[in-house]
This record gives sequence, C-alpha cells and structure tokens, in this order.
Amino acid sequence: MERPIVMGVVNVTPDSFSDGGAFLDAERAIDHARDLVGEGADLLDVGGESTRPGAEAVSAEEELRRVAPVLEHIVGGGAPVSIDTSKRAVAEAALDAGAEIVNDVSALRSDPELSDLCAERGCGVVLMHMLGTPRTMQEAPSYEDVVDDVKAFLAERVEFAVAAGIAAERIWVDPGIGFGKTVQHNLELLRRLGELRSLGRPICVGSSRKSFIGKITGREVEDRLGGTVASNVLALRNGAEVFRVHDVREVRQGLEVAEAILGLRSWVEP
Ligand code: HH2
Repeated sequence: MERPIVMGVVNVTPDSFSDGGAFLDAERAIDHARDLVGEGADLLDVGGESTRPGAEAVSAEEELRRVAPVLEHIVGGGAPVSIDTSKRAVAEAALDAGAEIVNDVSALRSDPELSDLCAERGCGVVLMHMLGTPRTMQEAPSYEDVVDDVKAFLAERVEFAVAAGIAAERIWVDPGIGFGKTVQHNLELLRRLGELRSLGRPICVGSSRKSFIGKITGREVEDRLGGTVASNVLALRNGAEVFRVHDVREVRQGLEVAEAILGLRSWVEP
C-alpha cells in the first residue's frame, strides 16, 4: 500500500461505546461520513451493531434498517465503503448498495454463509481476532502467549477464507484490540504487532478511544484523542497499514508526521 489507509468509523447505533446514539439518525450519520472524507478518510467503515463488551446482539433486519439509508447516500461519495457486520444478509445488501469490503469482527465464524458471499462477490474481507463473543469476551480473558495465539488464530482464519474461495490478496488481518483482552494483552499486541507481518497480509488496527487508553490515562471515552494518536503512530511503526479510527483528521496528521520521521515517505524541503 502506498500510504497508511485511514478507515473512518461511521457507527449507526444507539449503543456504541464512544459515539453511541450520536449518529443513529441517518442524516447525521451521512453528514458525519462526509465530514470524515473531508478530513482525509481513505475508507468509511459503516456499522449498525455495537460490539462493545456486554452488547446485546441485534437482528439482521434492525441492523439493515440502520445502515441501508446511510450506505445509499455515502457510496460513491469519495471514499470506498466497508460494512462492519458478521451477518450475510447485511453484508449482501451492503455489497449490493456498492460497499467493497466486509469487516467481520467474528472472522467469518458467526454466519456460515458469509464466506461464500464474500468469495462470490470478490470483495475485500477484514478478519479480526476476538476471544468469545461481545457478551462474554471481557470475562477473565487468558492466553498462553497473546501474540502467538492471535497469530495462530488469524493464520487459521486466512486459511479458512482462502479455502472458501476468497482471494488471499483481498484479506486484511486485525488483532482485535479490546476484544477479549486485558490492558496488558492489548499493550503486548501493539508492542509486538510486527510479529503478525509474517501472515503476509496487511494489518488493520482498531485502538481508537478504546478502554485500555482510559485505564492507562484515567480519561473518559470523549477525552482519549492523545492516546488514540499515540497508539496509531506506534502501530504504524510496528507494521500496521490500516487504521480504524473515529478521529480521522488528528490521526491522519499524526501518521503523516510519523511517516516523515520514520522515513516511510519522502518529504522535500519547500
Ligand atoms: N472495533 C470495533 C468495531 N469494529 N473492526 C475491526 N476490524 N477492528 C476493530 O478493532 C473494531 C472493529 C469497536 O469499535 P466501535 O465501532 O467504535 O464501537 P462499537 O462496537 O461499540 O460500535
């Protein structure tokens, strides 16, 4: 990839952990999506179901009712769209509406029919690690070695996806920051992120405003921008290529400066 891909989060939910309810109204979500493109988002990730710890699952009908009007207006609006769902029916309607990527936090484990759809459509697929389900994942998560375990899981899910007919080049992998992890697990994953590079697929990271930042700094969810920028910059240094964030403008700026310092992009004195 030529430059870091910033994926702007568009949550059309009443209960997302950081912006639940803020963009439930379709018009506000559409305006928000347009703002994120203006701020430099390369990709918009639209979701209609919260996966925060303890969240209740919603039906495919409800999820679609939330995201369909938003998709209709933002597809073709300057940034490709990914649909954050684990359900075939939602993914199918989103792809029909012009979405190009399916971002599945269950890594194709929730809906046995989702992998076939992704194979047939030739869309991009994000495979994320999660221990358990959103309802249970923060109940004493434990690993032998968190990085080795996440890596083995992602390797198995890539193999599964490829066996289902999804082209390997279309797959991104994601360690699932905050999904069945203690603060130490999240820190270790971010510190040793480079070990996931041997999977041979671009690494996507979603640390934006997450609770490990709150636990380290004592800051509430609306006050975690500094920690979000820091964690994304270090994820860049450690090999991430896709950054799923709420604060596109600030993270884009942080990544641009970090790239210049790290020599990842040439910068010519004006
Ligand atoms: N995190 C969330 C949702 N989807 N997808 C990927 N690939 N990686 C992530 O880390 C990830 C994700 C959770 O964040 P958010 O959408 O802001 O909250 P909620 O699930 O409460 O809607």
